Amino acid sequence: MPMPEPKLGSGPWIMGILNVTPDSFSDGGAHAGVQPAVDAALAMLEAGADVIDVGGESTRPGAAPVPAAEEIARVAPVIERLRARTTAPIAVDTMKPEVARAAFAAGATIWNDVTALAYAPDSVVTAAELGATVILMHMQGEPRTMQANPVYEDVVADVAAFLEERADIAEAAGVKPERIWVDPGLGFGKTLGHNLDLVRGLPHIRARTQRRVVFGASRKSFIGTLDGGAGAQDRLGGSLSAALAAWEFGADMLRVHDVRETVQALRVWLAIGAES
Ligand code: 8Y4
Repeated sequence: MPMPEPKLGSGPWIMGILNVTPDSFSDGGAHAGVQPAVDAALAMLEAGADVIDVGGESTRPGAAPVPAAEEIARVAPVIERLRARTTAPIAVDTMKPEVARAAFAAGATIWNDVTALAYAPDSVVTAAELGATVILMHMQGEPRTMQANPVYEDVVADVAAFLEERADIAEAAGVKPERIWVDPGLGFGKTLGHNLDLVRGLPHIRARTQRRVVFGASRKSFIGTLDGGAGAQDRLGGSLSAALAAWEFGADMLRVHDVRETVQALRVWLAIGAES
């Protein structure tokens, strides 16, 4: 599915985050969480989201791995019911090609992969076969240990080179060039300084890769670090600040938890910029 015009007009696409891990919507029972999750997604679309990102595996440091069948059981029913209620593009956040297949069968059209299609040997060919739009994200190391001691020669140049390489591999395997988006992966094997460099480096990443750029800082721990250790539920102001900065530095799509607040912040920002 081609991307529709962003609801913000000249602004970025907004991707609303929908976690369907058991701690998010389930109150027990195999299908208990499906309708509340769909309702949350519809509320995000109502609030101005352009895309919903459905994820069934936590990539938090120290999170236990989830078998593919379990991940499919979490995401596919939600995607199927959401597909019946909206024409908005639905992304699946997964590194497993079998989960991507099931999600696309249920109605997803975007594969958001934090491993940039490198987790499984058949990921790239699967993306091509599915006709997917792919979001290739940079991560250094693996979730369990990535924050221990991240080191780069030059974080912006290193991340841009990685994304260009992964994008070229996807394109060579048959993923349509305009369907390959890239993402610097804030917080995935990055120090506070690396994260800030990557926001400022968005123009370089865009120029180097010649791809659309997705950006996700919403509620991430570097925001807490910059604000005296604020917890994840207390990072809205910093998340909005990062979203506006990312837009200003050239991000095309923002992955956010707080859709309504992000849309409002951008509306004001875009209105102010419109006169210049
Ligand atoms: C509190 C809230 C603490 C959120 C940590 C987090 C990205 C992504 C994630 C991203 C793309 C997260 C799946 C991490 N981040 N996909 N996924 N870009 N494309 N952590 O930045 O939200 S999960």
